[in-house]
Amino acid sequence: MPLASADVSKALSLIQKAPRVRVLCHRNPDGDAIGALLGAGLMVEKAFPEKQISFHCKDPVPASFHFLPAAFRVEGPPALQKGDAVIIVDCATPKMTEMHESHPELFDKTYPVINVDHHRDNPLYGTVNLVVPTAASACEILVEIADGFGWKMSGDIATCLLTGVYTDTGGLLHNSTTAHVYRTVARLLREGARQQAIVKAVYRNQKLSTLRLWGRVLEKISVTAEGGAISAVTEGDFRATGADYSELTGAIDYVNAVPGMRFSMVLSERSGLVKGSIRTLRDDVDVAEMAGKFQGGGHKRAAGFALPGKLKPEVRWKVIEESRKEPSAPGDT
Ligand SMILES: [Mn+2]
Repeated sequence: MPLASADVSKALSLIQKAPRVRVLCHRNPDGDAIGALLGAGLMVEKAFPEKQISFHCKDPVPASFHFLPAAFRVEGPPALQKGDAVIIVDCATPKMTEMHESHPELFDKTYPVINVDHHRDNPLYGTVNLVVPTAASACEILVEIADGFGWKMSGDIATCLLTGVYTDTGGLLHNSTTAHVYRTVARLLREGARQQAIVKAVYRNQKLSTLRLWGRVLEKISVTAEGGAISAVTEGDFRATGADYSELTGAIDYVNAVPGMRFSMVLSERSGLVKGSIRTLRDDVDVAEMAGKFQGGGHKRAAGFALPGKLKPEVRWKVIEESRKEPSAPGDT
C-alpha cells in the first residue's frame, strides 16, 4: 500500500503537538465515514489519553450506525481553537464536509489538517495527505496508518473500522474487494471486531416501510427492448408505504440482478423532480454516459440524474387472437 512513511511521520508529529484533535467526516455520512470518524478518534484517544478528542459531522449519525461505540459523541461542526489539529476522513473534497463555507479556516492552512481518503479525485487539500486511491475504504487506510504509528487497537476500534471496510465494499462484494481488503478484515477480526453486530445492524436490519417500498419497486419491474430492467416509484408509493426517499437506497441492487440485462434503472418522484439511478454489471456499458444524456453523471457502473417533472405510467395493451376451443353452447349469449 503506497503510504509514504514521511507523510505518516509528519501526521503523527502534528497529532503529538496538538492538545486537541478534531475528527471530521462528510455530510450525509455512510458506514465508511462514520466508521473512520469513530475509529480514527478512538485510536488517537487510546494512544494519547491526555488529549481532548471530538467527533464532528454536519449531519447526524444514521440510526443503523448507532450501535457503534462512541456514536453518541458525534457533534455538529466544531468550534476550533488555537492549537487544534484536524483529521478529515473519507472526504474527496472540502465541500463534502459541508463546512467549507461556514468554517473556511479548516481549509486555509490556519489549522494543520490530516486528509485521510481513498477517492481518486481528492485534490490533496490537507497539510498532510494520506490518500490511497487503491484502498477500498478510508477505514482500510486507517489500519495501515495505525500500524505505521505503532498504535494499539481494541475491539471497539476494530468494530468501527470493520464497519467501513464492509459497507464500502458492499459486504465484500464489490470489485474493489482486493486481497488487501481480506487481509485487513482478518486483522480487524483478530483485534476483536464484533462482526455479527455489524451484520445485524447493517445487513439484517430493514424497516417495514423500506421493505414495503422495495416490494413496490420489485413488483413494477419491466424489461425494455433495449435490454434494460426498469422500475419506478411515485410520490403515491412513498405515501402509501410511509417510506422516505432515503429508504429507496439498496432497492436497485435487486433490479440490477435480472440476468441478461444491459442496465437497470429505478425512477423515483420527489417534490417536482424525477430522479433516476442507473446500474450495470457489464463492462461494455457505460451508465455515466447514459446519465449524461439527462444532465446527470457518475461512474461507469453506477450513475444517476435528476430532471424536473413527474412520472406518467404508460400501459401498452395488445389484442392477441386465440384459437377458439369449444363452440359456445346454443342459447349462450
Ligand atoms: Mn469511503
